Amino acid sequence: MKKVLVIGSAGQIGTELVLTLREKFGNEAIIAADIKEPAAVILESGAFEKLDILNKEALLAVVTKHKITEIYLLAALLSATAEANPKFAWQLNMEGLFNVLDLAKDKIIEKVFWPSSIAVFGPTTPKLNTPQVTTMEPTTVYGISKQAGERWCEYYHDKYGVDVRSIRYPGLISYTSLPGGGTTDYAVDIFYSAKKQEDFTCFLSEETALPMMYMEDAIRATIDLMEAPVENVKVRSSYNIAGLTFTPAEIFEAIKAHVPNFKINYQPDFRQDIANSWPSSIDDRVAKADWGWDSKYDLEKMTQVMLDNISV
Ligand code: NAD
Ligand code: AKB
Repeated sequence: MKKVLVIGSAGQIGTELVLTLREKFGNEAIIAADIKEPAAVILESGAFEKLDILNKEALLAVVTKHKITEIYLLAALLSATAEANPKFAWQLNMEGLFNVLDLAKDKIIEKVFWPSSIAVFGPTTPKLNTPQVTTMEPTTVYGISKQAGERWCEYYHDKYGVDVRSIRYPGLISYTSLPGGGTTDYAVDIFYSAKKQEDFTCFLSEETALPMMYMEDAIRATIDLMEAPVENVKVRSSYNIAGLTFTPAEIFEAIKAHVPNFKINYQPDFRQDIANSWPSSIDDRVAKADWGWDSKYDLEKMTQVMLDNISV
């Protein structure tokens, strides 16, 4: 019987992933876990375990208690937060992954989802339509941890037969839960300022184009990849997927079409250097060919949904 553990269920992705998985597979099949308390809707719709992913014994106890068959590991420090605490970011992002991969290696669980990021790419990577396989010289501790994580996922698959699946998410945009310390967070924050009728100060410059995606597309991609027949999953490091690309100036214009008095000013900070090292757009033809991935949201559709659903 399928029994899924989502670690990092109080975060931006975890909140929506748990709710969608519970809708699809039933509330009893999906156990939420996090080091902190998740949203009430998660607590009310199914089981929750307070868990530190760095505590291997506690992880095994939760997996054994619930007879877990699959783990989605979302606990990590993101790009901006990781730069403030590089050693801890490395420890959390890598040890957390090993703790979960080892459960699969020991055949205690059957399948693992672990997210990578466009942060695996660096300044020497082709910036436009970044290919699936290309030069990767990340310059952030977050990107280094994701790149190393990808190599370890592929290694565990090739050497130990671990069924680990992964996606390089772009910046994700959603209204259910706030983002947790990334460089793409401005693209969520801007909607809250617009709804509050406040001027928005952007920490990236107006022409900084980055790959982004609406959360519903990302969640669908994640579950589709995890449910794909094993023979279709040919990449065991991590798949490129693409949604949309826009600059702060472009998302501002898209919002201004609905909120005419909205104003923006630009004060780039340390996150500008991180953004400058990342691609602007992603080539996702391999994911499309292997497991049928396609995005559904463009900038206009996403802007409408965000403005309709954010409550301030
Ligand atoms: P988030 O910061 O919103 O959520 C992470 C969650 O992990 C938090 O709820 C936090 O409490 C929990 N956590 C932290 N330390 C923990 C520990 N020791 N034990 C258990 N839980 C712990 O992050 P997110 O945006 O939901 O990202 C989830 C994953 O997706 C991360 O690996 C991130 O790198 C990746 N990702 C996210 C994006 C994005 O735009 N959101 C893009 C690319 C990749
Ligand atoms: C971040 O900005 O750190 C994340 C990511 C793209 O990995 N949103």
